[in-house]
Amino acid sequence: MTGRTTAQWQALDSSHYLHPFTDFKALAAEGARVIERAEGVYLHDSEGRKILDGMAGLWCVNVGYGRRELAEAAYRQMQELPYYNSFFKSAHPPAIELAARLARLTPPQFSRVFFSGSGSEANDTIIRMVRRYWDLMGEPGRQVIISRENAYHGSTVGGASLGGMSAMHSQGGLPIPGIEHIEQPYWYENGIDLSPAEYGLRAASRLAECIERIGPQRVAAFIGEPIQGAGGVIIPPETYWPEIQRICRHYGILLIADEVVCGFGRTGRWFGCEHFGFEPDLMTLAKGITSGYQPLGAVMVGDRVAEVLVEQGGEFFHGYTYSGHPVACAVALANLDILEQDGLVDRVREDIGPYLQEGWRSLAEHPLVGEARGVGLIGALELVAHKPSRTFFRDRGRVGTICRDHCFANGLVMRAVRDTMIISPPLVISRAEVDELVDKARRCLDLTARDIGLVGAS
Ligand code: PXG
Repeated sequence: MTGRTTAQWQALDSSHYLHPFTDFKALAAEGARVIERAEGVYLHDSEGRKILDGMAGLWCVNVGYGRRELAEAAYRQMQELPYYNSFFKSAHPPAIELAARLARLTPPQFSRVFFSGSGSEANDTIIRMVRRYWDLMGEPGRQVIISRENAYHGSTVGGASLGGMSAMHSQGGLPIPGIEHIEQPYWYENGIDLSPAEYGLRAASRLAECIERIGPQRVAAFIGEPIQGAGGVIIPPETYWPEIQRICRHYGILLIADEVVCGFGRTGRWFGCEHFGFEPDLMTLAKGITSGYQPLGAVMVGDRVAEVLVEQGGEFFHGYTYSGHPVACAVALANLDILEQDGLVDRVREDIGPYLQEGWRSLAEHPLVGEARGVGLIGALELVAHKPSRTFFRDRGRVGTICRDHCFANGLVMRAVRDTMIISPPLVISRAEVDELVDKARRCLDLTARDIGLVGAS
């Protein structure tokens, strides 16, 4: 779908299209960047520019762009059965096959799945499901779900309430009742006086404090992203998740891993909980489940919960028109074929992940970078005003935006969250493309340092 000039696209866009998470008026003044096609790890815009996509779309295009197998799977399924629902005692082969495949791929406590159209919807399902579980267990007072500040769990009323972003809560009367937020495990900002291991335990202890404050008999579950993605690639110390799991088990509350970003290979394991060594009762999946080629979300329901819902629950009054959409499920199956047959998850763990991390960490020597951190194919750089004292810039977000704009202008998508620069490239990225990513990132850090007059930068 081409044939218009950039200016024509932009005029039509600003007249009619309300973009997500966007200041509409400001975008209309600037004009959107129009991406017309993509191949491998590269985007091509309407000006003919080729841009290395360091974010895999929005953390999702794990197998890279232009995979014919996925297009063909969608085409075949659309001809065979483009849509049918799974309500009213119906089912269809793609959803059944995908459910069984996910039960095989996920950790052993999972044998059942509930499908949705997105990660936000999946988290809304989880709110309903965990509250229902405790009703059925004869403890209807257990309604509260504990989450974390700066978490991202989606943008529906339920998902945004679980999330801990204050800007989102300030619009539309959020969060809904029964959601609490504790400190995020952000060692670089909050752990100054402690080692990472000590800080991980202290951050986890906030959960126990919160449970005690609310009353354990009122708490249903704790939810967290193994690594906070949209919040700025916050990677908890190794001590954090085992301690969170210990606290959840001590109080008998459910543990939910939101694997929307970490799932399907990002950390070098299939799921982030496997990287950090904990066993959730429920998992949220989306994004990498189809590599973004189709919208699909899912809730993996652990046996502890599933057995109660199935054996004692009766009808669960919940579902979506597109729960288990046949085309999305067929594409997910083809996507999982690629991940498995090409050994992409092992490749992240053993080859390209360590290679990227080595290059990425070399950026820590840059005068602007206070910390370079990462796992597998996810990474972050903290841009700071003063490295030894970990002093952030006063007007947080300004310098990150300058850097992000230089990246776009120089052919690299690297996101800024406040002044944290983040990457999450497709899992198929080659060594030469990693070199290009790191070189471009370094060049843009130099340009940013020059713009803000940082002494010692080139
Ligand atoms: N959980 C997590 C951990 C996510 O990252 C969702 C749930 C919601 O998924 P849907 O499919 O409803 O978007 C997400 C989505 C960003 C950004 O700015 C991140 C997401 C979405 C939009 C923007 O990094 N993640």
